[in-house]
Amino acid sequence: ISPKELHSYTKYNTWDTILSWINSIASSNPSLVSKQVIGNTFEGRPMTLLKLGKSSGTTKPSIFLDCGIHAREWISPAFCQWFVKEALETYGSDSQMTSLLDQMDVYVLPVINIDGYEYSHTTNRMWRKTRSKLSGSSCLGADPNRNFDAGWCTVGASSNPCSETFCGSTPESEIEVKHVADFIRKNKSSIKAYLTIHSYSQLLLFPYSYSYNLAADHSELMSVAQGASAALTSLYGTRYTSGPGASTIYLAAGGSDDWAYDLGVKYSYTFELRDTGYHGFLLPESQIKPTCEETMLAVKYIAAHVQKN
Ligand code: ING
Ligand code: ZN
Repeated sequence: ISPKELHSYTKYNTWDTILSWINSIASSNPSLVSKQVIGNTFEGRPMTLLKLGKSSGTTKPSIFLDCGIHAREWISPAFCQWFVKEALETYGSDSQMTSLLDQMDVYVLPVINIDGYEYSHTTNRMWRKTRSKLSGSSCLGADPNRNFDAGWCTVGASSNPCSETFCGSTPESEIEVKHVADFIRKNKSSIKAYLTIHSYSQLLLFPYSYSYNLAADHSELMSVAQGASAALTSLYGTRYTSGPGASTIYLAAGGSDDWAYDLGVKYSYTFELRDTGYHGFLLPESQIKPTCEETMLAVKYIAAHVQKN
């Protein structure tokens, strides 16, 4: 009998290890953490959401943070785990984190695309998509970041099920996307910010990606992004570029940040973490700690802005 792998914040944990960690962190911090399953993945894994925040009688304004929408971007789930650790360790000593969790809740979904993440650990390290099966095709999965209902499948996405950017058979055809979208729709009056973590390229993106049109809140989104990037850079000098997705990387429809923004979540950002391509998706574990530490500064910068607005 092989013992279960131990969880580590400086390793790329498997899904089983992350799920045990979710359960133990929630049961060890009942005054600050609660968990809920928002649905099951295509292959039946529980999409477990952590809610961080001091409980109050009423509904608090909140921030939604998700990781692991793309399977191979392993630094992303590592960041969500780091964020939870930092929040719990610094609540009560760090004044910003304390006031954030006193006044707001932060929903953290450590891995959206759990089936793909597991497949990238067991079978194909470079897998990106979900693992759904479509009748009539031998290719599995759709790109969850092309499957949201935002200019769906109009640009920068493919209707070929074998493509890496297959948009799916319909908007929200991927059950993981549907569960996330349903949760955000249900809680949209409280959710003030939507943050989604990808890798790689060192970018802080905001709407739109499905069009070159500037968002109504472009100036504010840009200045917050630039402040957040500057905070990130201040730690180790890691350079970030900020801007709308379409003009900063490429036109791509069906992304989660564009969808959340059009739903009414003003502060909607996509992070593309380290690096710029030397290791790419295969970022060494030795870079988990510095990457997460610098990213915390950017996320906290955005959170502080959201909190006061
Ligand atoms: N990049 C994102 C992708 O899904 C993106 C870029 C962001 C597209 C926001 C659309 C909307 O292609 C990675 N690395 O996945
Ligand atoms: Zn991605």
